[in-house]
Amino acid sequence: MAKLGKLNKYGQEGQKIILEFEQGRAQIEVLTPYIVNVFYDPEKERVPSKAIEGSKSVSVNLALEEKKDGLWIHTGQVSVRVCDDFYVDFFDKDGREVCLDYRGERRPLERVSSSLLEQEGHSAAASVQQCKIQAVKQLKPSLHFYGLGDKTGFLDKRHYDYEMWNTDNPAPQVDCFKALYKSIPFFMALDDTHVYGLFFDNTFKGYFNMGQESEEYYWFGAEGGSLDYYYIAGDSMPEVLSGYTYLTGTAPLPQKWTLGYHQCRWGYVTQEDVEEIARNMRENDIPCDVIHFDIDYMQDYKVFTWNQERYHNDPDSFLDRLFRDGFKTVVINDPGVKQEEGYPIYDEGVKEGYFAKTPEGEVYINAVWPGAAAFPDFGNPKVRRWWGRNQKFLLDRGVRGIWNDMNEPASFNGPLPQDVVFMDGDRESTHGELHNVYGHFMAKAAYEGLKEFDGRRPFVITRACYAGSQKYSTAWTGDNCSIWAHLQMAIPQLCNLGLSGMPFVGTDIGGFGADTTPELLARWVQVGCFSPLFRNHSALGTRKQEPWQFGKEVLDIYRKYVKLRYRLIPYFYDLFYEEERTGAPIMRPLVFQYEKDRTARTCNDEFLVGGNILVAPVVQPGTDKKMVYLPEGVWYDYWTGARLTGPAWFVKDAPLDTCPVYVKGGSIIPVMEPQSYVGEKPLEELMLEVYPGEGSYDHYLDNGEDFAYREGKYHQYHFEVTEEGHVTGEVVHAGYGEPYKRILVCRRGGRGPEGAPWEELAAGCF
Ligand code: MIG
Repeated sequence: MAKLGKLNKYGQEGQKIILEFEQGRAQIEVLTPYIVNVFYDPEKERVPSKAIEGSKSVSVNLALEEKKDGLWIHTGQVSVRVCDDFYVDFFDKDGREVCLDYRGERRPLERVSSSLLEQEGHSAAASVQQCKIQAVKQLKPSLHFYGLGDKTGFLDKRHYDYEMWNTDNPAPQVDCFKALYKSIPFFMALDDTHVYGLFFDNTFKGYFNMGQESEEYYWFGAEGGSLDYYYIAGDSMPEVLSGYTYLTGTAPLPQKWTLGYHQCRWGYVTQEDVEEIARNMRENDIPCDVIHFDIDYMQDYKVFTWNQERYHNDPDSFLDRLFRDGFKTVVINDPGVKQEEGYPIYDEGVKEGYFAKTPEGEVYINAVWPGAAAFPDFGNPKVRRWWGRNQKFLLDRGVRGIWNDMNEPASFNGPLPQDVVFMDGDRESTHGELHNVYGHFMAKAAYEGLKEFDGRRPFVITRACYAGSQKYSTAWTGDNCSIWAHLQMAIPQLCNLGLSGMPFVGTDIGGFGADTTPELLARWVQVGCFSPLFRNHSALGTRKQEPWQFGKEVLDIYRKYVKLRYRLIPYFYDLFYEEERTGAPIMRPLVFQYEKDRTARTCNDEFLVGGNILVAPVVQPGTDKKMVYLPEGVWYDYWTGARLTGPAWFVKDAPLDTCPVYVKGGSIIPVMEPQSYVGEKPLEELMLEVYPGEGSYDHYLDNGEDFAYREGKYHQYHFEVTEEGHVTGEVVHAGYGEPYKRILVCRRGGRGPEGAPWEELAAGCF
């Protein structure tokens, strides 16, 4: 909000309303009937969005109306009121208030101890922290906030304040952290009558104060850049989120093997280390698709090199042997390029001007793993292409995915100064402006390189990102710890990432820092097997964390849940297909589906996988019971088949080998027999687990690997189930060359743990 004085006049250019105030010019643009952009910059022209690519404007029949209380813009779904001083208010299509600018002044937060501090010579923080630009909105008592990307704490962000500044802070991540590695300046606000989204598209250091400073208002702002935000309306959370992903993009359908189990560790150094892991996976019958190589595979931590000695001078053959045993290789790729003359990546980068520079025009040097290092200037498209081409070195070794780390960017010699010069396209910019999109652009470079030189659906994992990075990359939540608090936090953290448009996410299962315990690992895999990115990872020097390191009981539990994940891969894959089209995340907080349910709004220890499966994991040590909340409707206990009706609370017995799981009545869940890795055996039959109740389900099938599906080379099946559990089905799109040979149905729910015997779905119905 900028106090711009009286609104003198306005004009319309297409769907842009140009507003001339006494003290400046601002603009409202209607993109769709549901999405309205608010823009003001005191100094300069608009810079292109990093999150939104291409025009998102569709033709809307606008109506403008001058009223005593301001200028009204009606889109058919939203009414916007613009008043003097550039106050902007949003109303629903029936004229009811939804989101109003706050008219008062922001007030300093009162801190009880301030006078005491003053006596001790500290200055009390009694001033109001000011941003160069900010928007202050009225806060209704019943409003809840969700999203904001990757933040610590719980699901509902109300009463907390956060910063947007991609940060690698090695301390254990606790609730009062202001920032982690990712900046996604988008949130949804929900109360009994409305839900809306606000996306503040600004890459400078930003602040989101969600009612911590006041019970009357919330605000967001940034230290630089423009006031540039999108109001996104919708009748439900899924609709609002789909408006946000309409702007910033959805995550593309991944290769199917990426949905399998990933094993990682900082400390697999030699070929023998990796061989031992691979052998143990198969010997212990733990399905596994992916092994990750951390920084030690490189020569002196130089990107795009491979330590030959540690791999018997032939990493290519080794990776090929791994692959023939079903293991795909993912390697870490850090941005810092070792400063070393004669190292081709460094020499070329210097010669071509591909690195960030000091204001004096020298290559900017800080320190990372390889020691003194330069930072590729990923905002420059030429640099992204160069980086993308270099991925070929890794692909030629047999690598199938790229793991981008340290791309906040992290640096060991203090933070990069704000004035280090980075390019934004062909415009000279600064670290201060582009810090938060460094990881985003690096992920984009990796994605485009893999797409061009591998051709399959790129698999990229990133630590740092910005709004819109979901188009290029999956993400993990960085360096958590092997503590119960971080298992608890994993649920709201991953759910809020999903609500921020990043669906393909996971935590380091078992915890990264510190030593895990058998019980913690057993409980963590029960959450991890339902999270989209399913990877066990731990830090150098911590207790070994592979599934077989903790004795038979934990190994058996671990296997049970990895196998459950593999059983559900067809369901997960369907969810990714749905997500690509609608933006609905895979892992969902209960509130996403049950937003009218007040208990669901603050439920931190349960989640949904898609619309049909509810997971209520135990995230406390030393307990074999779980208080389970089931929202309205009929639910079936996945393990016993018992029928339950919500909304209600239940106490579920949950000894260490039991993660409570429920399936909604009327569900059809596609499953497969677990395999050692995805594609080990051909998928000849589709297996449907069916739960009585009226429902329908679409199942998707393609080759799981390339982009042929975009040319229609996929099969889509539509199934319906009745109250009695009777199933019918048909093929609604037939484009895949190797469809199923048979479809089998098992009626579950209310029939004991096993359900009824498997039956073939009558021929002719598909
Ligand atoms: O400074 O590559 O978050 O997953 O194992 C630590 C070593 C660098 C941080 C990543 C972590 C990775 C580790 N990296």
